Amino acid sequence: MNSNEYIQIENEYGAHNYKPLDVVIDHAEGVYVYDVEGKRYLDCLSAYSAVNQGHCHPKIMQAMVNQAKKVTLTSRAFRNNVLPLYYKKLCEVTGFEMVLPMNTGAEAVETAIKTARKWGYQKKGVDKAEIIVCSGNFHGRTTTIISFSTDKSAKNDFAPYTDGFKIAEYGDINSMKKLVTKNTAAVLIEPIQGEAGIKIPPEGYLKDVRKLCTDNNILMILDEIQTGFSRTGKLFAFEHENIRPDMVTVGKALSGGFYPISAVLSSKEILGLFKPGEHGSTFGGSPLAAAIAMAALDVIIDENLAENSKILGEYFLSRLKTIKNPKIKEIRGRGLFIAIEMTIPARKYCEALCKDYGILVKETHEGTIRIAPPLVITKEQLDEAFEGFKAVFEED
Ligand code: IF1
Repeated sequence: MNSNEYIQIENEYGAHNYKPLDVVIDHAEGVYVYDVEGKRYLDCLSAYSAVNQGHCHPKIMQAMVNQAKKVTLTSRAFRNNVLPLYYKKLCEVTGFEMVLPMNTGAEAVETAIKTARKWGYQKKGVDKAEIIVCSGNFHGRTTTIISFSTDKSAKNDFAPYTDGFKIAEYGDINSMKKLVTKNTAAVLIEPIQGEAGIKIPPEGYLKDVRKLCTDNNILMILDEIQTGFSRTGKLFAFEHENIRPDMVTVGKALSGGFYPISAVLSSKEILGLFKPGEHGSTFGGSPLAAAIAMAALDVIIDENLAENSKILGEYFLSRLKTIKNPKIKEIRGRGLFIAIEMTIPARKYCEALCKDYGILVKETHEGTIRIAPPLVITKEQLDEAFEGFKAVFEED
């Protein structure tokens, strides 16, 4: 079958909750994906930063196959000889004391919300737990999470919504200060907003949030599901401001794109509040997930992906900024987490990059193009990609 035939079947039988580009991918390796006609594309989305290690990384693949031949799922009713090693490695790599393993990013965020509420009642003594989030947030698609979304398309017609969330202006510490009450248990924010279009907050904002939380006995929770694991040029985006949050959510590249793996990372004092039977998941912490995640972490560290992201991100950003087009509003980024914001809808640029230059990018919120290639990309591959970006924007 050719691409069009696959597209027709997909449109016939699949819910239309996405508007994908018409690229039908057959296989992928490293920074490249190949469609069913054999055409090669440079992947500049990385499955929304889930394949920071590059597609089908052989080391992660090998770990998955080896574990799959032994045991994939024991349930948490019993123990296994992989999960403890994964816990230890994840804590050593990230500097946190304790892990609660889940599957999708949204499940990790839901778990973080439940953890913060439990801490609020049992440690802080709040009456009715409140969590402060930010405008432009994206933390997943569950009904509780979209309850505090400010994006109409993510929220409309999914009421009734979950109570207990207040919305501050992202990047504005004073708007957050005004929302603090004696019942505030936590602040939950992205260190850089991904879906909102790679919105980098003002320098010092994370430091201010950290101080506000410390001064008011509030948990600082950072959602690093998209920014984590070297995407922004550091292992975690929060390291750019030399702060430590009380809790982070991680996912996506934690598995290198092989399997849904997420987690909440925090201290023993906070995650130690959970008693048996108070939270869980069928697949969370499976030996297969644990084996994959350990290999995914090894690749991130051994291949020094943070350094590559930092150096090549700065290089590519500086080159992109030389592109002349009056419809470009701003080009911004941190590491290989870059956005080109247009004054008009960006879809046509994504389609031209794809069709004419074999570059896969995706627009967000209509006018912003996200550029997030796998962190194993080389300078030469970026230089080749640059020619495509330059041509598409300067021929506009
Ligand atoms: C979609 C983008 C959206 C996330 C952060 C939690 C989650 C995500 C910071 C939930 C997931 C994905 C979801 C996917 C598109 C993509 C995305 F920002 F990455 F581009 F939508 F905003 N926190 N982001 O970015 O993780 O449950 O998906 O594993 O839903 O369209 P998940």
